[in-house]
Amino acid sequence: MKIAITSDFHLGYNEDSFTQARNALKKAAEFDIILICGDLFDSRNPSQETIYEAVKMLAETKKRLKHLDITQNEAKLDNAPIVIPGTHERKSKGSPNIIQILHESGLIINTHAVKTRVENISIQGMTGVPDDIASEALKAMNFNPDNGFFNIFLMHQVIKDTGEQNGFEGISTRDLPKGFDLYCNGHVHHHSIYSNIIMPGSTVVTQMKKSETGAKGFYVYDSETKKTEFQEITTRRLFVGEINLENTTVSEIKKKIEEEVEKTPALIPIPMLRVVVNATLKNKEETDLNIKTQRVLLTLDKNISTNTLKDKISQLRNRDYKTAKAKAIEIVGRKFEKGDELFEALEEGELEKAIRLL
Ligand SMILES: [Mn+2]
Repeated sequence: MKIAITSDFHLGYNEDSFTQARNALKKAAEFDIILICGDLFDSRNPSQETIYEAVKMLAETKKRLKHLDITQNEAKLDNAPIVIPGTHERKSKGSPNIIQILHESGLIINTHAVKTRVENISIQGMTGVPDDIASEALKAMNFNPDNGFFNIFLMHQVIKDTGEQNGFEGISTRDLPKGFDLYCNGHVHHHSIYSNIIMPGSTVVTQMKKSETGAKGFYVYDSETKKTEFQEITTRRLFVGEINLENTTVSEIKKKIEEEVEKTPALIPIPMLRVVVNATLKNKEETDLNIKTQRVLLTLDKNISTNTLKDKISQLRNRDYKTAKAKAIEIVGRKFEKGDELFEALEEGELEKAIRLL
């Protein structure tokens, strides 16, 4: 059986999220089953436009997939992408999330806390949860492999001892439910494999970071040959450059940025380029860095100051304010147990509910 392992489509994040998810699903439907390891949607309350696009591409995918014997408990199901909700789709207790809604329509198969058996393969999984409760949640759910099957576990967490995620908060490989043949993990947006943990990464860039500059796509695992292969899809690529200049002029900075633009390969779709500019100016100047280009979608991250005392003071002030703000958010987010509900209420504009929670 050939299993396409995909993740983090983030439908609704931007236009690219739709095009690139469609590319991924089209290619993935050439294999026997499709797994999606969370964050199919970008928002826990996707717009009707987003749901419409999702339903269209999932209906098309379902038509393309071959017939297989699929069951959940005693119920027979049609072949459709097998999904868990990610951290982006989680709703507070009692209200259905978009994954549960689409499961009822038969366009996807939600496998959170239920066994999905596909011929000789058994798939289980858990919704993405905040890092600090993940290991307890896994323990409480007490997942066990299905006897006599090839067992796959779907999840959406940071696993901190899987190479590059070192030093981050998250669960460790010791916290994983024991005895599964394959673990498929979403949440991390670049693709990698660590032992029998497969992390396909996202199909769309959602953060302008270096870690998002790699190729995007999904993995295909062959349960007979035990081989895994990466399938690249066409996506809008991200490039990140950095410029460090001291005692310089605006025109010098502009020249360097133009060099970065020229260095970026000509691709279709037009790539994104983020340039981080760290510079101090010789003299006070208007820092107008308006650069016209058709080669890239340019984002500038400006950290430009002048060598005068007044500027130094205002810089320090700015920095203090930023640290204080970050601290405050951190304290509210971590210590406040209703943080999730509070942020959700604020996002929905339900101010009265938010005030009640405080
Ligand atoms: Mn994600």
